[in-house]
Amino acid sequence: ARTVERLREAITRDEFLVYYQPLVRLTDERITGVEALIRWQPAGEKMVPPDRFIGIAEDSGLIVPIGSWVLRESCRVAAGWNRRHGTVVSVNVSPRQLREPDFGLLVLDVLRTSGLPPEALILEITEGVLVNSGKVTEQAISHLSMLRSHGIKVAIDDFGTGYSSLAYLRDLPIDNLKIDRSFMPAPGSPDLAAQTLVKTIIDLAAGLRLGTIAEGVETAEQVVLLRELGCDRAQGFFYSRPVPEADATRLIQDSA
Ligand code: G
Ligand code: G
Ligand code: MN
Ligand code: NA
Repeated sequence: ARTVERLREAITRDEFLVYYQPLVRLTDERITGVEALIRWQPAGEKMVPPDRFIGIAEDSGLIVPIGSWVLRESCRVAAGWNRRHGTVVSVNVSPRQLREPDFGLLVLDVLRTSGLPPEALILEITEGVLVNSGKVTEQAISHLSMLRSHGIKVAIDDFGTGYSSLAYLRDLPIDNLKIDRSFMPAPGSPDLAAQTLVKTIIDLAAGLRLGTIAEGVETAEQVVLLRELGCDRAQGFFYSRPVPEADATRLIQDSA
């Protein structure tokens, strides 16, 4: 309960920040996008990582105003990067946000206000958002279908860690799969099982005309493998940790 109160105050005190982690195109290793990742910086305290408060924000419903803020802030910042370098931005959206009747209108308003083109926004959702206990969640599907008709892209985050049936992938309103970092082959070992899993996900995505983004890429060997397998983009400590806006601006400029 204490954390909920402090989170509520954090919104009015403007204590949230967005960090950005580069998404690198594997054919030429240029930065073509960034993922927006929230941070909480309470005055005079250490920065709080999202896994310490996102769950609490979801349970209390505070993820709705917090998520709207992240979307508005990251689209505002990314609009500048997009004008100069064509950069796209990927924003995490929690299931609770997609249950709001106004979510679709909010996204369209943020795009209009920021000037970011719809094609430059990727919404990251988890498998559970679209399919829950085998049932398709209509509200989420209807928001995402509407937004995709405007050109916005949708990515399944942490792909492969959920329980949704593969059959759904064909019909759901999605554009990209983000391969969960638990599938990256362990550094310094052949790890044939992990290689097989990664190849299978990439082949599945190609067959369904979906893009692929590998998460948690930490070594040059993983990059070589992902490129050989035809993965589109990669994200991870090998390229960069999530960094503040000013550092992201420098990374994007240097990569252009
Ligand atoms: O940045 P970091 O790796 O610590 O993020 C940890 C987790 O928090 C990730 O799984 C990410 O999806 C989630 N997360 C980060 N920022 C946001 C956000 O703005 N909204 C939501 N819903 N989740 C976020
Ligand atoms: O859950 P989601 O994938 O949206 O969030 C990404 C999280 O993974 C962030 O908190 C980020 O700090 C973390 N992360 C990003 N790159 C790497 C990486 O290469 N290795 C590890 N272990 N974690 C990473
Ligand atoms: Mn994500
Ligand atoms: Na992820």
